[in-house]
Amino acid sequence: VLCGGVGAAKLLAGMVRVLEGDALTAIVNVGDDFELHGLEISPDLDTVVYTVAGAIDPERGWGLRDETWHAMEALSRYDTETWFNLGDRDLATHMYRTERRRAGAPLSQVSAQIARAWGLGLRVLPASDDRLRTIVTLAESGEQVSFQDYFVRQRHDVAVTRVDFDGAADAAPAPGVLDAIAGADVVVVAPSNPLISIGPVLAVPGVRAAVQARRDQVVAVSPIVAGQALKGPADRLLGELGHERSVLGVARLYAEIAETLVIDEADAGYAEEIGRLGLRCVVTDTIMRDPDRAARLSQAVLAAMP
Ligand code: FO1
Repeated sequence: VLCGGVGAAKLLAGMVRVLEGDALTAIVNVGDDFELHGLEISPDLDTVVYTVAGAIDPERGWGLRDETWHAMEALSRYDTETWFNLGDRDLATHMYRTERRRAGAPLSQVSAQIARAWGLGLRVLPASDDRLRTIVTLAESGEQVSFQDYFVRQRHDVAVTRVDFDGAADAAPAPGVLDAIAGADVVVVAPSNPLISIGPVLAVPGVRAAVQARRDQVVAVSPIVAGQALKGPADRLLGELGHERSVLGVARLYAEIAETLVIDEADAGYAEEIGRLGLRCVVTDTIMRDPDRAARLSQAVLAAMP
C-alpha cells in the first residue's frame, strides 16, 4: 500500500482486520518529514503507526490520544517556533527516532523498530532512506516553503503554484520497497493526496516504473469524493496545479499506473468517463467513518482486481 497520512492510515487500519498483518507492507511518504527543535519528525510514518496501533487521536487524525502539551507550554517561554504541536507522549517517538538516526541507523530500520514497539504486524517502510522534502511554491509571493510551513503554519489556506520534491532525483527506494511492489498480489494506492502524498512516493527513482510494471494489479482509491477532499487540501491543490477537482482529475493522474480506480457512490456518474480513460472503475462507499467501514472498503479494494 502506497501511503500518505490520514486517509492511508485509516485504510491500513481496515486492511489489518481483513488480512494477516504480515501480508501487508506500507510504503510511506517521507516528503512531509522535517527537523524541528533538533528532532527528526516523520508525520506520515507516525500517523500510520499510531492509527494502526489504535493510539491515534481520533479528532486530530495525527498525534496520540489522551495527549498532554506541557513540553510545548514550557517551550513557549522561549523565543522559538511553537506552531507545530508536539505532544508530551508523541515527543518520545521523535526523541527515539532522532537518537537512532544520530547513531547512524537508516530511517527504514528505525521505522521497523517503532512499528515493532507498537506491536504492529505489518511492515512500515519509508519510501526512501534518503532526504526527500516536499517544497511548496506560494502563488502570492513566489516564496518556496517547507510542506509543514504550508500545511500547518499557514494552515494550507494559501494558493500554490508548484510542488517540488527536493532530493527525489538522488533518492533511492528504501530496502524492500521495490521487492514489495514487484512481489505483491495487489498494489494499493491509498486514498491520500495524489499530488503531495502519493506524488513524492512515486517520485523516488524506480518506484513509479515498478508500480507501472504491475498496472494490472494496481488498485487506487480516490481521496476526492464529490469534488472534495475529506481532509486536507487535495481538492484545492488539484485545481491550483491544473488538474480537474474531481475523481476525473485523480483518474488522469493515476491512469498510467493503475488499472482500477475505486470511487465513492457520490461519484457513480463519473464511472463511464473514467472507463473511457482506460481504467476500470469500482463504485462503493469509500468514507471510512469507523474501522468497520475501513475494513469493508479494504475488502472491496482487495476484491476490486479483475
Ligand atoms: N498538523 C497540524 O495541523 N497541526 C499540528 O500542530 C501538527 C503537529 C503534528 C505533530 C506530529 C505529527 O506526526 C503530525 C502533526 N500534524 C499537525 C499533522 C501533519 O502536519 C500531517 O499529518 C502531515 O504532515 C500531512 O499528512
